[in-house]
Amino acid sequence: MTSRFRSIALAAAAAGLLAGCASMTGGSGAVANLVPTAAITPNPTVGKVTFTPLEHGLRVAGEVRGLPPNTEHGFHIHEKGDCGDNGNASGGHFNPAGGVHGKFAAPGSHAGELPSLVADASGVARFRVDVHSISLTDGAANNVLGRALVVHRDRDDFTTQPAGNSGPRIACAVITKG
Ligand SMILES: [Cu+2]
Ligand SMILES: [Zn+2]
Repeated sequence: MTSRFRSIALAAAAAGLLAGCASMTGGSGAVANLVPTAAITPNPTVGKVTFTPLEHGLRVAGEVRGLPPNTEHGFHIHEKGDCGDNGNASGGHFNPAGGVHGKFAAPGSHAGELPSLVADASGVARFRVDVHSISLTDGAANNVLGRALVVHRDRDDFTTQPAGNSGPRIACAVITKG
């Protein structure tokens, strides 16, 4: 192989690596690194959640740790990307379509509803769910970039308005490109 051919081959290999990297980490995706609020003490709640574009919607996957063992927790995307005031600055549930609070994927419910977190005996909740009501599309009403992901202390009753009576916000993250 001449050096000219070798450099072309190397460039092609590098381009392939970059492309592979972008699709695997979701260069077009987003991430939320959950940190504890001061709403409860002590509060070891942390987590990492990724948002990966699908043909329709996003795959939301990740892990939340530091929850009390064998408990259920309200888990939602909130309207404003501000975790101040113990997560209260994130406002209500993300609701671009004028819905009411309800179960994840129930017709007419908020776009920001997610399945509740269920902690195992070690206080860890792992999940992966395809959410059709949200996107990362520039200019789309259902774009969740720059909004907040919130974990609540209590379980969501899916009935009480406007947020399921799930109590204080114990972890929060702004959803950013990543
Ligand atoms: Cu919430
Ligand atoms: Zn809701």
